[in-house]
Amino acid sequence: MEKTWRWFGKKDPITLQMLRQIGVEGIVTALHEVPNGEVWSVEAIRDLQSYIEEAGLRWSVVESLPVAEAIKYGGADRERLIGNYCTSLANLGRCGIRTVCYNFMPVIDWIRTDLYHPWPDGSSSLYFDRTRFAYFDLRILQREGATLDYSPMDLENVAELDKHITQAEKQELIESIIVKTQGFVSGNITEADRDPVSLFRELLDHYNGIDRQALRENLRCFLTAVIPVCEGYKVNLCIHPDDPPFQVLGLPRIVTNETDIGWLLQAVDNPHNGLTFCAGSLSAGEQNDTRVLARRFASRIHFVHLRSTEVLPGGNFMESSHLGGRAHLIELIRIFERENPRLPMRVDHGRTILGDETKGYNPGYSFHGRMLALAQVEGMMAVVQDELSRD
Ligand code: DNO
Repeated sequence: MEKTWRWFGKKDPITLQMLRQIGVEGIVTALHEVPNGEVWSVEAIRDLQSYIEEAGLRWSVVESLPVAEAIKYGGADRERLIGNYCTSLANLGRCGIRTVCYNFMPVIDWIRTDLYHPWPDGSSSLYFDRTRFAYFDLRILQREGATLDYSPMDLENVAELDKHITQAEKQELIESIIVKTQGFVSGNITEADRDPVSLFRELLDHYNGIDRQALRENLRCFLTAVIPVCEGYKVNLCIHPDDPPFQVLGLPRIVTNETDIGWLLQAVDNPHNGLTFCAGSLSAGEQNDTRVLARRFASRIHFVHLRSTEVLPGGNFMESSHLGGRAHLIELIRIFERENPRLPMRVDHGRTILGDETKGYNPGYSFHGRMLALAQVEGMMAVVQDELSRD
């Protein structure tokens, strides 16, 4: 697989020169300064592309070309926004960038309740705590009808937490769930927003009456329009699975398991309509065996995120070592190396180690933690390549 790295543009404190020294071959990035829904011009794409190439690297993958919210809920402006999306895809194709990752998660992209969950060895990682998430939903957001989405046990846990949770912890939940994990991935809410909770409620309102079926139809409508453009410009579009892969906040999530993935690949049955195989997101769902999914969908997987999770009792999950957990990275590497030895792969969500915590990196996107993970993945790849050379 091609060793790629998610880099957040010219202002990223991790420089391209640093990445070359640690063996990165391709860059995964986006035009983060372009607001969602606006066209990515050839000029802007070329500018960033030459910057990357001058450092001896290549822009391998776009992550993400964000899908504007009105496309997902089917708002009045949908046609124009889809048109802009097609133009951006065509412009990327004209510049020779052929792998584009996106997601179709309503309102909120990936979700964690704790960005620096301590490990016994003094490092930390991302963490999802079901009770704290339910607390955010029920007591902070105060979403109408939310109690129906939780079990009596969840409600008891939330009441218990309410007895001792501090103001600072409540603030941290807001920051972790809807601010810090969202802004830098071109999400809807950024650190500059003064009242993120009210803004978040307004965004949720757009989905009143949009169930799973309706969201699927909106995805089909989007794919029907954009895939012919991908075909024309030889761009592989690859959807990122929902993270975590289950329903949240009363919103439908439609890329969570084998049936969902099968549905979306059939909805527009064209090789350019593909999947980003995020081993971490998929492994956080107990319904999923990543090895089964990778084998079944290998030919339509255009980009891979290698990380792993551990599902804990009570609906919690945490990022695990890239060598352990439920994602079974060794077997995934076997499957992907056989399928396509040049498939772009990036390590995802490293731990925070060795001073990463003081550098202001985006949560999950540490330097030392990801570098360690990359070294582990390279080791696994080398063993697998050796195995394959003996076949
Ligand atoms: C989180 C990321 C996601 C991903 C988008 C793709 O760490 O994996 O934010 O980039 O969902 O559109």
